[in-house]
Amino acid sequence: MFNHAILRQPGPDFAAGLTTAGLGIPDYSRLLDQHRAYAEALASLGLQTELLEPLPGFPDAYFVEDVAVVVPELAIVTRPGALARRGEELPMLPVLARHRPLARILAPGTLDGGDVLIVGRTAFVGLSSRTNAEGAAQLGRLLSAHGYQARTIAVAAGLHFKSSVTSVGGNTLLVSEAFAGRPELADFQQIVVDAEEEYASNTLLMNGTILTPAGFPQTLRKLEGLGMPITLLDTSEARKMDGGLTCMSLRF
Ligand code: CIR
Repeated sequence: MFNHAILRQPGPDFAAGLTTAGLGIPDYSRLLDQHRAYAEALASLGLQTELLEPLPGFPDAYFVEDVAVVVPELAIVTRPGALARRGEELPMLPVLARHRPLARILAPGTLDGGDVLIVGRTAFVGLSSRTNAEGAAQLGRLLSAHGYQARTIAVAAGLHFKSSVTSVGGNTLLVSEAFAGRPELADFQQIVVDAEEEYASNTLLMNGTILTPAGFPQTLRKLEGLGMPITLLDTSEARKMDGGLTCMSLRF
């Protein structure tokens, strides 16, 4: 059961954030509406939501997932891989210190939380343009001290590992075609997302309900087969900034 979610309000400078999407100019008021609906969806699932103020000068700071990895035993504050995002993690230190003992990823390690997927006691750590081997090794040591088994996996497609692979309960992963059949994921059942719906791979199972982006009918049909309640959320504006559902909160 997840009890708590930390979110950060997107700031008016958000369109200056990093993006490769090429999906056009994002709209601030739509983003705020979508962000509010996302926060309300988490609250309706029993999470107490903590909404932080925008961070001026850090237009991607509402993608809070990237600056920490939180497990029941501790919170690990990351060292973000993109230079433009380095510094976003600092204001998260006092916030998380109220909830967990803290640890940090240290230079020369880099790690974005979007590259970390924890399923039971397995922690997948994507090696990506944001997360380097040193950052993954530091995270692995911190988590293995608490009984997790860390497994690295190369992120050859998409921004972060969780852009392409998420957990939809039990032993089942939702995976993009690029990750389907990867030997590192062989212990898991896989629901494969069609290539044209790749964005929907970033889906979030929260307290027994599946939150998934609106507009991906084939993936929705596949998820319906799991027999869990599903909430569709419009993420069009975050998508224009390469962000998705998991990116916009820290849940624990
Ligand atoms: C970035 O490029 O860092 C942001 N524009 C998007 C981050 C998305 N975060 C995530 O997938 N965890």
